Amino acid sequence: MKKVAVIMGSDHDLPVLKGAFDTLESLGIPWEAHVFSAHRTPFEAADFSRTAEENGFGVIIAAAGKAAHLAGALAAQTVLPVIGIPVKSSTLDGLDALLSTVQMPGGIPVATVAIDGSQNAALLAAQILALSDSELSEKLKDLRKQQHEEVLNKDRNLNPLGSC
Ligand code: RP5
Repeated sequence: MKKVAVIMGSDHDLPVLKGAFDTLESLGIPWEAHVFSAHRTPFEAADFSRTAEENGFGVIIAAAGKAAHLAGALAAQTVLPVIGIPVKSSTLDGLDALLSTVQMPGGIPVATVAIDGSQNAALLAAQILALSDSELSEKLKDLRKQQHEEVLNKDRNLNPLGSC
């Protein structure tokens, strides 16, 4: 199976990515994490992205806060799908990172999830890989069934005597 790269702009972003790591692990998807800053280590970031496809990656997840241009900078160097996670790390509560990540000019897409939405970033990466991996696709379908059951149980538990 192809790997998922999880790139963060700073190690300060690491706690936000726990949801992504846990989700990738639970689905048995191989992943690799790196700290690359679009402004402090721009050459290393670009080089990683440029060679990601030949190095066995299928999707890149990029998490960054503030003027978050990391996802866009990585997307500029590859045709692999890039998923951006805007990180809440400033006085603007992540709105700055959300707009910086989501508002990519035409031609270089970044699929942007919610602020700090690392679980969904991992699930979206999994769904992309599942297009060519039926076993992974089944795991994702099972996960949906689980969520469905969980909500139905919560509904039932609200009315222990049964509804009218
Ligand atoms: C971004 O700026 C990082 O992604 C991080 O969220 C934020 C602050 O990073 P530091 O300057 O604290 O390392 O580049």
